[in-house]
Amino acid sequence: MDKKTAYQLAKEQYASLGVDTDIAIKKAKQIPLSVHCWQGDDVVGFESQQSLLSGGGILSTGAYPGRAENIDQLAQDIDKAFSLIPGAKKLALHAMYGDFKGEKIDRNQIEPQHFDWWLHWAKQSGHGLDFNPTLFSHPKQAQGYTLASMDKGVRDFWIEHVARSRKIAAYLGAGLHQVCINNIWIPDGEKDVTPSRLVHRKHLLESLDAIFSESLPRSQLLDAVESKLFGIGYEYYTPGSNEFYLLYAARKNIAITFDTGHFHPTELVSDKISAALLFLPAILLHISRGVRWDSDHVPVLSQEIVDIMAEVKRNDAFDRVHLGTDFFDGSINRVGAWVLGARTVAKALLYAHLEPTKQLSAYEQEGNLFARLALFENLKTMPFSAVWNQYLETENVTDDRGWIQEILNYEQEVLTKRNAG
Ligand code: RNT
Ligand code: ZN
Repeated sequence: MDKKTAYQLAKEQYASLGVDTDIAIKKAKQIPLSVHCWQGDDVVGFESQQSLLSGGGILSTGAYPGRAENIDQLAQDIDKAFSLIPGAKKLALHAMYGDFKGEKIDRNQIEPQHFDWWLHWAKQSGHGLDFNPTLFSHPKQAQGYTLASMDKGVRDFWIEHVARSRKIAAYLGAGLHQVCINNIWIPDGEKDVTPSRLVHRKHLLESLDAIFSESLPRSQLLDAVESKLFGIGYEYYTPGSNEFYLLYAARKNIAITFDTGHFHPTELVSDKISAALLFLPAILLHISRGVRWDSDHVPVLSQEIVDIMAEVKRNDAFDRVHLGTDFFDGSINRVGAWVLGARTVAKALLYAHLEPTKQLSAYEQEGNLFARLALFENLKTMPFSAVWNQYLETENVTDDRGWIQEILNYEQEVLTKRNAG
């Protein structure tokens, strides 16, 4: 059966449930996905060519050849990856990915001009930008603490860095005439039992207050804070836990970032969204796949990712829930990993838009909970792939039959000619 006929039949089948597939495609493609830049080089950045320093609370494993080593290579890989991802896109930068031109610019010296290269790239390519201060892979983080440190000098250094990050994000937002999210994640934590949790959390609170003391236009900048249960080497606790940041975000009326790898495996982000939406202006999602722990594997189409997207769609909240990816796998083709993870999110987004929410709610209101469950189950064998292929076609993006080979060709033509792994 040709693609067109397959789509027509799928369209009819979804229509019988009250779902218009053309509208679903149109809506899905307008929702921007903020794709993280750090998958392309195993979170190394352009300050030096060191691998992710241990003791930073996160870890990238694998030495697959072809890692991007500079801004041109990273952008080349991003362009390739973006050409295979349908829908609106932003690129999430980290402060260590500035265009430093070989100069040693410390974290408390970063300026908007260091990101002009990316601003230009974004304008040229029509994509948005988001930002993250980088509080790891640095000697001033070596004692395990940054904004929550007992050492005022260390805290002040990082307050300066994050304050500058906010200004850079606002600058990028102004340049692109759209909101740029500045997402703060700190690696801080303790490997083993400490009597000082409250003191550290008090320091974190005061550091954040100092950072947010400058008000910047909301039309350019959305502040977000990312919670985490534990980090590698910081298993005992992290001051930036979910309770801490949820309460802080509510007090400051800023966004919480939910990373799908940052919770106990039985805790689900899909269940947190509706709670946070009642108290906070916005949510940023970091979609990753934790395998047994916060391992940052490449996302695949899991029930949880589908549930997250469905939750946002049901509440018509895509203007407040911002989609982002956050994973890093250096053991497989990195561009392929990027595309696979981002296509997964795009698929889940489309899948959510094909949900006959009205019909499901109607069954519920009638008290017909059998029919509600049965319809959810029927949806799993609906001809989703035909609609997905149609979506890719409308975006001029290679379909599922062709994209793997396109990645393999890029590996042969570009990646294998590089030195780094
Ligand atoms: C770490 C957080 C954070 C980082 C990036 C690189 O656990 O998820 O978002 O992955 O800042
Ligand atoms: Zn994250």
